[in-house]
This record gives sequence, structure tokens and C-alpha cells, in this order.
Amino acid sequence: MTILIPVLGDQLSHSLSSLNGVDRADAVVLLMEVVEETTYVRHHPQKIALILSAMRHFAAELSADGWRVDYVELEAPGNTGSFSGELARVAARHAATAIRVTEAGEWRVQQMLLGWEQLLGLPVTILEDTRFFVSVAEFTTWAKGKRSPVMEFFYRDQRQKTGLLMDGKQPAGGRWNFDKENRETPPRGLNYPAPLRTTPDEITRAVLALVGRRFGDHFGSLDGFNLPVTRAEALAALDHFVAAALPGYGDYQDAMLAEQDTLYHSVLSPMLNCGLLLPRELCEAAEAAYRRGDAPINAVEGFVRQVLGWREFIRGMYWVDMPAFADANELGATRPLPNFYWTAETDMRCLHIAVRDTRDHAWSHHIQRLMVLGNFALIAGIDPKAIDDWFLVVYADAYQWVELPNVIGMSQHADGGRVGTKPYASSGAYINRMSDYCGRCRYDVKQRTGPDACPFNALYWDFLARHEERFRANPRMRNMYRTWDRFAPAEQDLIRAQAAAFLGTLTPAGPGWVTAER
Ligand code: DLZ
Ligand code: SF4
Repeated sequence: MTILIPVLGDQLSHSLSSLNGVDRADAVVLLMEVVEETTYVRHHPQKIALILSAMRHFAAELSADGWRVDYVELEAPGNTGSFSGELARVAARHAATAIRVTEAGEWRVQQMLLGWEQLLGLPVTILEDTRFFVSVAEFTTWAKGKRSPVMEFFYRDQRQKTGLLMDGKQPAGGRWNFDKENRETPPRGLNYPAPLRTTPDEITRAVLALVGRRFGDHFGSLDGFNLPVTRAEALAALDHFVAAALPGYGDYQDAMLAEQDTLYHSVLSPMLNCGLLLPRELCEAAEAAYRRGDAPINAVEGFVRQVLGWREFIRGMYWVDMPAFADANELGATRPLPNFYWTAETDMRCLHIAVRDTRDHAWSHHIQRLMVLGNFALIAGIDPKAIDDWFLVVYADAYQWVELPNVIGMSQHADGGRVGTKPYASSGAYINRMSDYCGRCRYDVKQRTGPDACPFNALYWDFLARHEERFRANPRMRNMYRTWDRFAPAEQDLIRAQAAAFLGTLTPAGPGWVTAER
């Protein structure tokens, strides 16, 4: 009897359900570097390097731990280039009698898993991914019949269910949500904790050379790759975050500074989403800091809400609404993605900086993603599929299950408001309030029209005017329409003409950025 256990590139956790309760003498663990996964979209080179290096390190750890491991390198002779192809080859090599696998994170890959029994003629056991707090089945039951499932209620249920940040039946600190305290603009001269630096070992250096050679023409820089690639390095990064950054994480969570891209953010999502860290241990580490008095409740609650609330909610919505979710376009947006999303060449300083940071680190923080990059695409009417592809390509933490609902749902409102009850549209005023970007921008954030007017302003009003029928009755948008109504008709016409003229200047992205064929 030989049970073959394929472990996918975002399943790099020793506690993975497929590895639990198996007699090691009967098992072969399989890790596969396959070109289909490296190029189904042309991922940022740092994302590929993280996954391949973490896979190689994980395989070595499993071997040291007594597992029999079969590891297929990308350039191994005969590599068929796909999960299914490699599974078939390796199953034959080991005369496997059964397959055991943890469910895939992505719908696309789960469809492959579901076809394996027929493909191989072997029994395939697909296990629940127990690293998440909430199973797909549990979430589906919770969401059933709700037109707009509300994250906040889901999150409170989860706090109660898990006991995280609870004092008996009461939320720690006396409130469920401290979000209002998390919108400070940082004072000048604040000292931000530098992220922990890691030194690439021999395995990572080999991966970096491979990725540079094979994928160096993808969007993004490989220089300065500095992501943890082992469990030990990821845990050190977690400790560093809790000690150095978590105490300030709450207050300045939504702030953006031109020369300070990480601020007090954890930058743990790339390691969390490939399995080097577990969501439960992140929440427990943050709560322990609060209980010790080392971090304030607004920081810890905000962090736990992201991991226990938002992340789980998003994953649930993905499985409930796929595959139709991927094609949603309720606002009928069709404009192609502007080229500057790939080149950073734009006079809009906020967008230049957000693309620059993304290109250099395969990471930018949530307000850059939501209120600069996403907001612009929303108000400019960019095709949601195009901006969705962009987000999937460029971030080291992006897997479709987490990226798509955040982009199609939360950011682009293309799901008609299932994920978020109002569109995250804003003018330049919000960006100006939360950042130091506007002062040195070529545009004037205070102007709505004219050659120097900040493009976000006219686009924002034009977006509201374009979708008036849909949004005017939304209670969360009443004030915005009240302001719009106060503009004289001639001013409204000028604003809309300004938006149209600006949109006419955008250069669409050339082919080849997302997939080689395009
Ligand atoms: C993202 C990615 C990349 C770039 N390469 C691989 C790979 O070579 N082998 C692998 O097992 N996984 C890779 N991944 C992550 C997978 O795309 C991810 O595990 C699935 O999409 C989740 O369903
Ligand atoms: Fe961005 Fe407008 Fe501010 Fe320039 S002025 S940085 S375009 S918000």
C-alpha cells in the first residue's frame, strides 16, 4: 500500500490535514514545481521565488522529519508541467494505491482535484483544509439566504466561537470594533520598525537564479527579495511584528507615506497564505501581547478582525459565489487597464508610489490597494476582470480565493454589493488626508477642474453621476449625492467633461503582462 500525498504550493504547513494521521511508512509526499502554476498568470518574480523556495525548504523539513518525499523540480527531465500530469507520472513511479490531498485553495485547482479519481483510476480522498477557522460548509450554511452577508456579524460569531479576545461572553476592551481609532495620520518624525531582514541561503539563491532566468520578464523586480521562506524564519517575522510593530499597528493602519511603505503593517500575508504561518497562531500571538499589556486593544482587535473576520469571510464568499463571481460586472465597466499599472509611469503621485512599491516588493498595504489602486480603477470604470488579473499577478500574497473577492467584490463593487454595502470610491481628499503624497504631486488635490486638477476629483463625481440610479438611494451614500446636488448644473457639466477628457488621455496596457498569449 502506498498513499501518495500531493502538497500544493500554498499548503506548506506541517499540520496540514492530509499529513495528519498517516503512517509514514505507507506514504509518499509529493511536491511539484510545474510551469502551469508559474505561468497561468505571469506572477511577480518574488511571488514565484517565495513559493518555490518555501516548497524546497518544506520538502527538506519533511524528509528530516521521517517522511518519504518525492520532489519534482521545475526543470527536472520529463516534467509535464501540470499538477495532474506530474501526479500521474509519480503515481506510476511509486505504484501508488491511493491519493490523499487537502482541498485546493483555488476553484481552478479544486476542479483538477475532483477529476483525479477518474484520471488515475485510484481512490482519491479530499480532506477539508482545517487551517481555516471556518469550513466552507459552515460558511455556506451561515450565508444561506442572506443577500448581503455582513462581515461584522460573522466576525462576532467567530470571536464567540473561538473565544479569541473574549472576556467571558463580553468582547475584550468592552467593544467588538475599534476601527474608528485606527485612522490617525502619523506625526512627523515617527520611527517605524524596519522589517526583519533575512539572508538568502543556498536553496533560495538557486531559486532566485532560476526565477531570474525563467521569469525575469514578468512584472516586478527580484532584487532585494527578502521574504521568509521557512517556518522558522516566518515565526521570527511574526515575533518581530508582535514586539516592534503591533503596538502602533492600530493607530496608523490606514496611513500612507511616500518613503515608508510598511509603516506598522505585519507584512505576514505572503507567509500566511502559503502556509508557513497559521491564522490561529497569528491571532493568539496578538492576543497574548494584549493580555501582557504590550499592545493596545485597538491594535490587537484590528489585527484579529483582519485575520479571523475579514480573511475567513472573504474565503467563504469566494466558495459560495464561484464560479460566477469571476465574471461579475454589475457596474458594466469595460475600460482597459491603463498602462501605468505595469510601468508606474504616471504623474499621479499616489498611483506612481503604489505601483512602485508593488513592483519592488510584491506587496503594498491595504489602503494603497483599496483606496489608491482599486479606487482609481473603480471610478475610472476599468473592466473588473482586468484589474482582478492585475492584483492576482502582482502580490506575493495573492491566491484567487483571497484576491478575487477583495477586488471584484470589496474594491470594484462588481458583485453588486454582496461583499461590501457601498463602493469604496473616493476623491483626492481622502488620499490627501491619509497620506503625504499630494503635497509634491504635479496635480492640485483641491481643484476639481482645470489642467492642474487632481484626476481623482472629477472621476469621483463622474462615477457618482454615472451610477446615480443605483446608488442615490443607498443610505451610506446620501451625503455624497447631497454635495453633488449642490453643484450648479454648469459646474456638473464641467466636472463630467473634465473626467471624460482625462479618461481619453489614458494609454491602455499592451499585451503580454498577464499571460504570455495576450
Ligand atoms: C503560485 C504557485 C506557483 C507560482 N508555482 C507553484 C508550483 O510550481 N507548484 C505548486 O504546487 N504551487 C505553485 N503555486 C501555488 C499554486 O498555484 C496554489 O497552490 C494553488 O493555486 C492553490 O489552489
Ligand atoms: Fe493622487 Fe490627486 Fe493627491 Fe496627486 S493630488 S497624489 S493624483 S490624490
